[in-house]
Amino acid sequence: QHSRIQCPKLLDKVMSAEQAAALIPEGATVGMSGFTGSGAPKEVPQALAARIEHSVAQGHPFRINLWTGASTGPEIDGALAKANGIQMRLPYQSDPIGRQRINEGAMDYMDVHLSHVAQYAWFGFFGKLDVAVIEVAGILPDGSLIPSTSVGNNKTWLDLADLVILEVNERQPIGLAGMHDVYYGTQLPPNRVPIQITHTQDRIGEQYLRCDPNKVIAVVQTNKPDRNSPFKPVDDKARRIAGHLIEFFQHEVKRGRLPANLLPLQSGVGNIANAVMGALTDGPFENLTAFTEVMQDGMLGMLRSGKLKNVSCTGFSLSPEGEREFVDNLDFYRDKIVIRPQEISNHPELIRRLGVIAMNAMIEADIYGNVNSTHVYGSAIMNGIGGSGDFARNAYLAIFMANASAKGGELSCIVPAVSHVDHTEHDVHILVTDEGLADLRGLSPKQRAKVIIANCAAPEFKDELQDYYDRALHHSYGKHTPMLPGEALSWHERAMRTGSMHAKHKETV
Ligand code: 0RQ
Repeated sequence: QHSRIQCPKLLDKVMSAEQAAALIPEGATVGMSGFTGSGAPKEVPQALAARIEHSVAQGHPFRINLWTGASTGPEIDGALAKANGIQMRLPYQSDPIGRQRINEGAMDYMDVHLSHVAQYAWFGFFGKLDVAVIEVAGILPDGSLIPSTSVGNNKTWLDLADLVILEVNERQPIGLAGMHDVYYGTQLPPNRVPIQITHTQDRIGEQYLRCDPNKVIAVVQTNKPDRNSPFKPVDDKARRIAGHLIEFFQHEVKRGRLPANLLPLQSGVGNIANAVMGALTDGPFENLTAFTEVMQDGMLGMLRSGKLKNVSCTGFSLSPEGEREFVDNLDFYRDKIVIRPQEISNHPELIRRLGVIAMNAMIEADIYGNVNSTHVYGSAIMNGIGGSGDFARNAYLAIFMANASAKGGELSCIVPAVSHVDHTEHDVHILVTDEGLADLRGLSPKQRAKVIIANCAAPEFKDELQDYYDRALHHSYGKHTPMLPGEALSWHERAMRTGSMHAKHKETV
């Protein structure tokens, strides 16, 4: 029954999730495992949420601070946010209840570049970490840990926390053992040395996570699945976005700016990113590689087809079918996938050296190429910046994608000014919508506005954008990046009042 727990000392620590959750001090800062739904603990957070709810009912509310790798599952973010049990959340979340708590002002959230998290924790920028709650696939006789379907910040949480709670998940295949590469060479400045990865599949670390058994206060068993959300079927718009991108890559190969097998691919979260990977499976490129943070179904399909040789990532985000495909064919996938800590999967040094092609989705872009990935109407958080900034700033090609319009054509995803900036004009090379692709490399702001409006804007917003730009050019204080500050955000203001960015709504309210 305990075959996954081979360390005798830790066998003595096996207990129920409720008993383990009771050991977490009120007000503690807790680092949990989990990256985009994979490898997050499933039992202890839920038991902790129940404990908080019970405590609230007794008139004694308390909260914890929650740090993770990235987004988790309903058992963590959903349950703890519902219990109103989170004081400060970092660095990324995508849970609907968590999002609601943040946007109603009931929960603090700090949106952090994913490559920064571990080092900021080591620098002491976030304060002290009290408890680590980490899902693992197994515990070896010496107490070292077989990581689960993500590594994320687990190494850092295990090293920094005073107390450790382990969740051993028997549902995760034991064959995961050997797929991970946990690098223990990151030093603090001024003692840092180069990270010796020059190819996506290089291994520079250890297969297992180190863990001091003396810090472990509880071991809990589970067999619950990861949050494996299904993807939307690929629609025409996503197919068109993928088509524009493939045509662009072919053009770049022809011009000698990309090798025939491209460069290592990074692909973000969401349906569009997944659809682009699907299109590459049927596309003309062979022997592709990936240096990415999340592996979605699309990349699994590319590995299966042989188009993709290998993937370096820090976690999975698979649909239920994707999970089944992975588990049933683990022997096929094992030597093609390496799972690293997120400080390595997202490391600027490596992204720059490898020349990664970064493809991330966005909420909106403006006519100068500034990109908003995180906020609706400048104030409501959607998910977070995640790794998109790590990749965009350092990529060989930084590509952002969206449908040209949202909410049934009422909102334009190309706007006079973004309502929040995540990626500045300096970090954005290519914008793609279902309408077309704008190549911004080497262009001045005014040249960029011209191609973005012409190639990317939805037809129903083109004239209004052009009208704004023409008037801005005429009346602007400066002629470098023409702007009418009083009008630039009026599109969002109108949409908040009327649900539409179209000017015709201006007079009717
Ligand atoms: O809302 O579901 O209520 O209709 O935004 O939009 O089109 O489903 O797109 O799932 O690909 O997500 C940027 C959020 C896109 C995501 C974002 C509304 C739209 C819908 C979602 P509804 P779609 P996706 C690697 C990289 C940042 C992190 C990142 C993201 C909802 O990709 O979080 O890149 N990225 N990480 O209706 C108002 C607009 C809108 C809009 C769309 N202009 N205004 N709402 N929507 N455009 C992974 C990690 O780092 C972990």
